[in-house]
Amino acid sequence: MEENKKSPLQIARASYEPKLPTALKGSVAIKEGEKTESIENQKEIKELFPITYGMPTVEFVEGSTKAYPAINVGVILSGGQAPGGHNVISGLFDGLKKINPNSHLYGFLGGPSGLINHTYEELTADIIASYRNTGGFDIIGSGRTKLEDTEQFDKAAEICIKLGIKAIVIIGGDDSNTNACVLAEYFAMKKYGIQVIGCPKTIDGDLKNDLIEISFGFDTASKVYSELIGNIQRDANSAKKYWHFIRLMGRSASHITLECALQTHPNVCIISEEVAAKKQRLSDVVNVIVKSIVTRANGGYNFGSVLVPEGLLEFIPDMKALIAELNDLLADNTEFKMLKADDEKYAYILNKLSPDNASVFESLPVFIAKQLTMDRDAHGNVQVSLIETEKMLIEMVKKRLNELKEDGVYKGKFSALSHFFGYEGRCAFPSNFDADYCYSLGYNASLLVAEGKTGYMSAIRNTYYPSEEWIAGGVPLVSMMNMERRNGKEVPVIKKALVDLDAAAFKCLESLRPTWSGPNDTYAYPGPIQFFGPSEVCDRRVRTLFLETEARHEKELICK
Ligand code: FBP
Repeated sequence: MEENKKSPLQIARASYEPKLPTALKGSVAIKEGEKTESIENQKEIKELFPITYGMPTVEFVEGSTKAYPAINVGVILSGGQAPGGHNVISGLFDGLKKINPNSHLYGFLGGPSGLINHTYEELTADIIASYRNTGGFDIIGSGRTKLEDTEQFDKAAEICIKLGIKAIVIIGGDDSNTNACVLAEYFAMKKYGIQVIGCPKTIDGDLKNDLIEISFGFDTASKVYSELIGNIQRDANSAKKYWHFIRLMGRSASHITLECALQTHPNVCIISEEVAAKKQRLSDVVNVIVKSIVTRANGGYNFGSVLVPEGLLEFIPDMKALIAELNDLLADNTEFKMLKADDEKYAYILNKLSPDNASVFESLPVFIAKQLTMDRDAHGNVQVSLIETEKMLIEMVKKRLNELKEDGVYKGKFSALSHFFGYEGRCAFPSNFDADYCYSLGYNASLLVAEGKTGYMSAIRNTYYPSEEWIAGGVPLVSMMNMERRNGKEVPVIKKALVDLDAAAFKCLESLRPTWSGPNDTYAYPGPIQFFGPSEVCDRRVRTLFLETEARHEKELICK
């Protein structure tokens, strides 16, 4: 990166020194916690992971000075970008150099495929320096190749042995950490002496559990989207003529939508997990939106905001059944891949689907039906970011409002605009929280490696509080596993954390939402992420983390 291409903010941010938990600042000792079990399907998971199953959690505490040998480590960025990835790598680099200045860090290029194809670069102090506290994954790139067969694992081992790599750090989401877990078990079984450590990355916020409080990137991305939503709401409140339908990334889980709603107070906020729990149909979702539009119109407000999670369609029971059948039908389907014309593809699917799913498929607007049959990702998932649910909802809402107009129930004006926020937030400059959290995750990973751990996720807890009070350690990856159906087969995967409808964040949304949906001025405008200024502004945590922490400490729920 040439100096003259850097913006003033880049230059200023480069000198930011991320904060570490007190326990990691000096020499450390490792303390073992409770032995773990997998979250579900214990019998099946134990059989599949006989070596790494049942390991204890570990925590770093202050210890006496130790001499570690030099260590070579390989690092991979895997899956979707998330703010802070570069700081995980900087923390890992600094940690390794502190352990022993003769340690080396190799970055595998373009995600897991770099490890298999042996494309890598040694990360030097100069390279690291130009990426500190920046967004993006461009230091080594990312990718979604799934590490799943032994041939790939052996190729990975081959390059590690050649470069004298003692450990691989995989920075990724639930699927990538599933890969990390499988790889750790395989390397241990083969006695290769190569450790594997995971780091919890994803803006989606769905890689969390009792011991992993938050995945990195969620804080920054949800603040970026909330800024944009706030700006749009202020525009709506000024012009008073548009309803804005805003779809938000997050794949399956609605954590981002929920967090953005708590930050911005939209008129309508749809949560997929709630839709599924209430067994709502598409028409019920449309009615929720229409109700707010009519009520606001009756009070003279012909504008508003609707937040829609990108994974919504997969949570509507009849759509879920259709998507599951489509996933099985399209897995490795060369016949379908050979078809060129859209009409042929449409007819092929219709002919193969079971009668119930065929009728749901036929009832969808053609553009949505087509989007549902597009290529799956490497893990067999529908690429929900490519499905324009917000546009479909606008069409359906319009139709319903016209019917209500004919019945004389609705007399307002409806003009709608659609937005999709996802890629805008994934490579933003990391907030102070993500800059510190990611650096700590990386630094902590270097210590897990030095202590000989494998099959662990780097874990930093107590994250709502100032970084000095953070607790650093590791959680066995296998303890997060359960069995799920993927590509038509039951496989072990890290359990995705969906929005818990009994937990504090959703309870708050539920209590606040009715006041937001009517003809009132209730919007909140969080504004942009701040890097310089008072700590209550710059180090502000997301609402979800605050509410979950309060709940953990059994405090009374205060929603505002
Ligand atoms: P990860 O789960 O890999 O972190 O990616 C999350 C995500 O940003 C989702 O929110 C989104 O649906 C998806 O990636 C988009 O994928 P792609 O980058 O391949 O378009």
